[in-house]
Amino acid sequence: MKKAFLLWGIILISLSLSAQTNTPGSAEASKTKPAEKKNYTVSGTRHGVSYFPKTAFSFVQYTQGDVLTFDKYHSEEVMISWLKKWAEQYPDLIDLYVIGESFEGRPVYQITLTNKKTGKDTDKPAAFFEGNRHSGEITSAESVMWLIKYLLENYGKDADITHIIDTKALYLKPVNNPDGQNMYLNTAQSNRSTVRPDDNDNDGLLDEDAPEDLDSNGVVLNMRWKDPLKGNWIPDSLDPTGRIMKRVPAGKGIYRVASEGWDNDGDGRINEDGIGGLDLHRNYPENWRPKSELTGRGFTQSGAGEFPLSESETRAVVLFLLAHPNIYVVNSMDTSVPMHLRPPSTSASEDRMYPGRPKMVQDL
Ligand SMILES: [Ca+2]
Ligand SMILES: [Ca+2]
Ligand SMILES: [Ca+2]
Ligand SMILES: [Ca+2]
Repeated sequence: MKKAFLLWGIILISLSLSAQTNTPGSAEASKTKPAEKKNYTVSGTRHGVSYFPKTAFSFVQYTQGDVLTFDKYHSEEVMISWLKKWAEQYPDLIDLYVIGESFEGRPVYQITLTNKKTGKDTDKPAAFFEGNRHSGEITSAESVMWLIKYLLENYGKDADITHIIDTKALYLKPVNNPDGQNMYLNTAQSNRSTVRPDDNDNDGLLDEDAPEDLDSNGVVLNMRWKDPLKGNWIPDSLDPTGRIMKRVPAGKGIYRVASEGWDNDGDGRINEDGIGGLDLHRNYPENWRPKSELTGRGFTQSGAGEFPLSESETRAVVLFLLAHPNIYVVNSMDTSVPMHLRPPSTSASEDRMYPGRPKMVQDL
């Protein structure tokens, strides 16, 4: 989801209005002191640009402090520093390891949290927590960090927490998608998940039309311009400021609206194919569907990848879960998407593209 859309779909900010707040993804979000490096580079070969102005958000902590607080977001670097610190501080409770590698080659860190003196983690019932699958889901990474901190600080103090850590195992991965998370926290760009080049609009060009932060405020907002012929938006009369818009049929409106940027490839669409486009959420095997109709059976799903588990980040999750049948609770992404027995998919099991199990006697 683009940052520009995170507040309200109908709030549209003209470029002439500069915004100032402290909420990431907000139409009012602000920036920013220039960071040391001028540009942030994204790996991969694409038809569009792979570098963007590097920005430093006031609501993100980019260097580790003495105390971990949750009044700011944290860069991945800071989170890793805390994981390493905890692993040193609590050697009897924590194993820290690299469980996978992202498209850009970043290590994906995970910890196992259990009292090692009461038995191996694999001999205990376990729960798995994963954050930041999608690039902008930075709150979920913070949630996992908060959970780790809470468990560690209350071990030996809180009877329930102590019992959990003594008798259960917890596998915790704050950032599943470090490439997307880093791009989100260091540039005005945002995407669904990985940065692997992907042809969102099926025109044969990869990532050829990413948004531009035209007013250099560090955030890609929405822009509007008058077009009496094709306009499909009008100011909402309920908003005295004239900034909230509502959609009307094409040609009946005053304005047209798009996210901030140019039509880089001249196809008449603005920002239709930015960095990446694959969706780790849709890359799981259950009810996986191809992006384009290749099967003759219908059912497609954009962003699903070339094949199920084509992405290293997704593969690392599934291989770990398969290798750890002691896991009976999974909390992934930023929701309670059920991955127990059925991984996430955009459609119901009944709609799967392949036949389900044959009818059993008890079904008749
Ligand atoms: Ca394209
Ligand atoms: Ca793309
Ligand atoms: Ca901007
Ligand atoms: Ca375009």
